[in-house]
Amino acid sequence: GASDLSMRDAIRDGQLRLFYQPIVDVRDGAIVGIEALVRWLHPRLGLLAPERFLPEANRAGHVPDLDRWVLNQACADMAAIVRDHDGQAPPRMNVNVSAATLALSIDDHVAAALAASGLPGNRLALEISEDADLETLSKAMPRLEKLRQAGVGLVLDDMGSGSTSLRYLSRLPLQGLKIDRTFVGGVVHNTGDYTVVKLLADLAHGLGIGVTAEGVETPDQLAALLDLGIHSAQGFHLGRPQPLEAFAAKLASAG
Ligand code: G
Ligand code: G
Ligand code: MN
Ligand code: NA
Repeated sequence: GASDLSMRDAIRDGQLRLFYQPIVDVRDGAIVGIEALVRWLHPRLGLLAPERFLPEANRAGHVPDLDRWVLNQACADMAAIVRDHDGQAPPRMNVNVSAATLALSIDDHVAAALAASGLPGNRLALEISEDADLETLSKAMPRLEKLRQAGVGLVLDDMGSGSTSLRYLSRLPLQGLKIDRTFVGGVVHNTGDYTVVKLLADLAHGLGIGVTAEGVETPDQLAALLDLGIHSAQGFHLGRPQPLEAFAAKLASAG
């Protein structure tokens, strides 16, 4: 399995890679964001998705190291995109952070990654997985507020799949929420999924924050989302996660 090499070795030996997926404003096709998604280029097993190694890395306590590596790399890559693509650069880079990472000095780590790359804070957003527990979120609140003041966006990820109390939605300094792809997958044919997507869209609109649908795979789904007032979307129908070079080439050709 993947666990015979530890995440710590993978980081040290330079085996992690970032893939970048566009977040699109479906009204005009503009790329309004990028999500950084980590992969492990394992020497024997090939390119591994996070499902294959995050659980074990989490048990071993290595996720904060991984997230720190991702933050540094994503900020450096975004700074290069802004430098090379000027007017065509999407406004923000989104980076996923786990609960274990939030519990540490997330504000210091973000500040270090911004300083090292020269990326302005308002070009970065953190995606906080909804499975972050309430105690972690509540303890991280002052740090999250500091980040927000530095212009860093905060987005609640995987909405609908976790257990975050609704109370946190109004207390966290959130810029937006992302609807989990399991609901987006059923938005056309499953009444229950449609109802959850509509609820989350109304919730975001009511709170005055952004809402992004993840995992959009068909034009039908896109139409249903637009009908609910959801303009921001991500998924295989709009663009797959790709290495930086391929992503940047597409940006150049779109301009
Ligand atoms: O790219 P993929 O769909 O396989 O990602 C699966 C999950 O892994 C995503 O939902 C995301 O939450 C998580 N993930 C991807 N990249 C990172 C990362 O850099 N750090 C953390 N903590 N989680 C990530
Ligand atoms: O952070 P989060 O867990 O939401 O990460 C998104 C994950 O979903 C990534 O691993 C990405 O590769 C994957 N993904 C992105 N678009 C699609 C899609 O349209 N369908 C499916 N099944 N997965 C997707
Ligand atoms: Mn995410
Ligand atoms: Na998600």
